[in-house]
Amino acid sequence: MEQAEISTETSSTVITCWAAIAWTANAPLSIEKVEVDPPKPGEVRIKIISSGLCGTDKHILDGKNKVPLPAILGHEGAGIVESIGEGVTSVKPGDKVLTFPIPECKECQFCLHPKGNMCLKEKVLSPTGLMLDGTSRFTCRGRKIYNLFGTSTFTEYTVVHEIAVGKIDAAAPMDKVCIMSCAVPTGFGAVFNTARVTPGSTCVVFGLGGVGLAVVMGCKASGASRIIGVDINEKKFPPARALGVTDCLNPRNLKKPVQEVVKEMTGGGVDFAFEVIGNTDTVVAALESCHMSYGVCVMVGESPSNSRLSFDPILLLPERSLKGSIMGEYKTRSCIPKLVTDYIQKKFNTDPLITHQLPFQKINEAFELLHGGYCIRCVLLF
Ligand code: PAD
Ligand code: ZN
Repeated sequence: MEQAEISTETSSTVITCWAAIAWTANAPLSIEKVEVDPPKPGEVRIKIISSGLCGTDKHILDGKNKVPLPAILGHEGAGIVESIGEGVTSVKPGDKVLTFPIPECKECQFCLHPKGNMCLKEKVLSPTGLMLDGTSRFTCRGRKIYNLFGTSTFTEYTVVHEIAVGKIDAAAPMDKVCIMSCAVPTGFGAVFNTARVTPGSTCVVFGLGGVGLAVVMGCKASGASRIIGVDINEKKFPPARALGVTDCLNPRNLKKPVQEVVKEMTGGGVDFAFEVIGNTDTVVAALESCHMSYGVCVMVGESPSNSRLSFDPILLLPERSLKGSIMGEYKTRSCIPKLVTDYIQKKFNTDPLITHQLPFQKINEAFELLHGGYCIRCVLLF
């Protein structure tokens, strides 16, 4: 594949490069030449070096979660700043950065609040596929292409708002740190910020993909005494055990509902349950797995668009709680670059979450790997 066409004076020019276009759901991505516009004021154009494939990208491609198409998907990216738009001060060309699906403007009432991370400028909950000014930076075959959550990382070059870009340590290994832009903080933060798992506690994790196993790592680091892992793909069990899962359950091999088995195993229910699949039935099963009085269930998975949760309200009345967690409640730009520095300083090791690396051109193969294999995270290298 030829190199992207790029002149040395790039900041005001269009770059023509390769990107993976999702023209429709339920079809392979198409690798095509796209034109990437220069960054407008407050925007940053980034040369992507690596990108993870997240369950959220898979849900969108499978048609379960709706976003405007045709689009360039991908939101778990690591790259190098190529050029900056007017007024950008926090990064400069040559900086290593991560892209974040949740921005942090550091000005809105949500960003200024000590808790939570839902910046008023986020686009995840009702994605428009456009930049904040209502336009797109991508064109393919004369047609405007939407972005994903203001990021789009399945492309050699992307344009992201400065408020969704985090400058990271110059020593960061760029083939590894892309998972710090979504899977790792989502999993760690669900444990440390949302659930606040306590030493000696019991936990159950529904879904042992890249995010679920980051949850497992967080539970282990918090000193949980028992971590039950639930998945229908038993190929996930050996890596899950290696990262701290003490008991593995495949709901399809049980004679009774998995939540009943979890309750029996833990004398009435776990202290903390995590749903990391994206399915309303398993959210309810996770909630029912919690201890009646002080059990906390954290919903991390993104259930299909327009689906509805339905459960007997008596489940919540006796003091169980159900909480949601996006990007682990981390204020992205303020907190995640510090996680990268901790990783570089070997305070934790998330490399086992990356089981596969493929060249970007093999992106469809990478999606196949996520369907039912032993792949945890496949990282695309550009
Ligand atoms: P993944 O596809 O790597 O892992 C999902 C796992 O769930 C796989 O191991 C499946 O085998 C397993 N699974 C599927 N169906 C069932 C079932 N019925 N019962 C038991 N196990 C099942 O995805 P991921 O780890 O990248 O993402 C997991 C979810 O988290 C997904 O819904 C994604 O959209 C969501 C997510 N949320 C955030 C957030 O900020 N809240 C961030 C990133 C991903
Ligand atoms: Zn904000």
